[in-house]
Amino acid sequence: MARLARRLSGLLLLIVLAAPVLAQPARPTPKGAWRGTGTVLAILPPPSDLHATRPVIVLQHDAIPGLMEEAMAMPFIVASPALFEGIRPGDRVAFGLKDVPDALLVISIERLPR
Ligand SMILES: [Cu+2]
Repeated sequence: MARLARRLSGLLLLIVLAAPVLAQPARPTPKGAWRGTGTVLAILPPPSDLHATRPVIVLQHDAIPGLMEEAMAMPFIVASPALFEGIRPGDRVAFGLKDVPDALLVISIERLPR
């Protein structure tokens, strides 16, 4: 019985020590990928003045930790015009970015509550 108690206390200690590690986000952002938030300024399906063949979104984005430490307005190429569905200029959005060989690509867009 004492042996079991010792074992259990050892297990408890392990759980306490592991807690900070377990508290980390379940899905760390992979290398070459970022998450950002911002406001949609313009949605430009192709062809547009900014790109002949690819969809573009212009965002007033907040700081993107690890990528752009300052907020700014700028265009991004979007992986698919399907991502524009339900998104309008003026919307607050969260978005996913991925570094691909020819662009910094928006790969997801979710509308945020105002
Ligand atoms: Cu930027």
